[in-house]
Amino acid sequence: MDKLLIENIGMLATPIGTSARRGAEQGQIRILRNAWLLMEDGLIADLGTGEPPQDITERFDVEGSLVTPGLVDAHTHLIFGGWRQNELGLKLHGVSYLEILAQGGGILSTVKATRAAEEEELFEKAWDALDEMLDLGVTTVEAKSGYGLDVETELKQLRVIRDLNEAHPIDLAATFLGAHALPPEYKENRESYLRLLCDTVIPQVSEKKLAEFCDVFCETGVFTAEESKRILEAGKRCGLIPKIHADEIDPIGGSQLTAEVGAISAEHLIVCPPEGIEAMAKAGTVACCLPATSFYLGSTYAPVRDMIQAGVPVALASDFNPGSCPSLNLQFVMNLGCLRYKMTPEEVLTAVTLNAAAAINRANTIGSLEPGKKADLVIWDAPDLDYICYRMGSNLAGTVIKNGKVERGWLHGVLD
Ligand code: IZC
Ligand code: ZN
Repeated sequence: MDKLLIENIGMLATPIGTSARRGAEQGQIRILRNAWLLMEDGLIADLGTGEPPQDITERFDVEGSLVTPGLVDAHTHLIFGGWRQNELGLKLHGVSYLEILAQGGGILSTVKATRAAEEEELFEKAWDALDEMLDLGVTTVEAKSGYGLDVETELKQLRVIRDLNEAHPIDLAATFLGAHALPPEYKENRESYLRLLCDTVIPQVSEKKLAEFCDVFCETGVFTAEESKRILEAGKRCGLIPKIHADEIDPIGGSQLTAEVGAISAEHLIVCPPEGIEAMAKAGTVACCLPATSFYLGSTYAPVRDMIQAGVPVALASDFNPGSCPSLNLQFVMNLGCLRYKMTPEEVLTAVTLNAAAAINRANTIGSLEPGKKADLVIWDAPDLDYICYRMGSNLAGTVIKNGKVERGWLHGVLD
């Protein structure tokens, strides 16, 4: 039996439960002071306040630090070839994200680079990104395909996600996003690409068990709400759970689709209309909001207070991708959650742990510090929750534990 006790925790902060927290519940987290936590065989065995159990030999005094669940990044485009630093100059000259895409750049330039990249090259590049995420306190990551837009490259990206999940300490959840853009070779033939996705690629992805979720970029000049519905329904028939990029730039009906298709999450929602909020509340869809993308695009911010008010559970994620958010720093996202969405630190913590876990169908195993859940946690270089939402630009994740194993930080050396 592999037991490890963390003691002298100044503040243990965690949401509670095995499903998304919504409305007022999003901000109602459990706070324990002068606490301890016991891990056994990769799981949380017990936790409490006051005197810790005495019969454990491997024990660590964390000197009054804050401890939270490991962060969950529920929305990334982790697997891509190249970067898009050339777009910075265009942006500075006022060329918009959708204009760059319409000119064959943006997503389509990443598609070119990803098609050209060897599988091993994609693996190594994403490995480095995952290492950086782990440093920052992230212990589970959702990753999408969507830079292949052909059978071969979409499957290549998904195999890389599968292999990373097996080899890297971080756990990954795979999402098929073949409907990320219309590939140039189908420019005059939309219908054929939709058929390829629905009749060939989705069944193959499902048969090879390479993804759990199916996602669509529902946006002006990309896929309409009707097309998005068709693709998500095809995914559902093959057992893929629907997700949807909705209302990022234009509100063309994406968020309203969530109730119709039973989406587990809707992403972005920067310009989400009241009807979209209503649909998500009705369907129990998690609103996965991506404030670093608003920051990077210089756009407005999703109406998160209205969502919480309406009973929509809110998750926050990085949206790490080479175009609209070349950052994987979920701690920065937490800062923006408070400063731009006006969320409380308690609501933000739920958004990057339990609600993010719910957005990727894992709320029963991760996202909170409770007996029986995975021992994924962060011991912060911080005394309390307010501190990590208030400081900005430094990495405050001191020690990161994944599946009960110390992967990063000062305990690492002590244990080896
Ligand atoms: O590569 O631009 N919004 N997809 C939808 C993205 C951003 C990623 C990209
Ligand atoms: Zn995205």
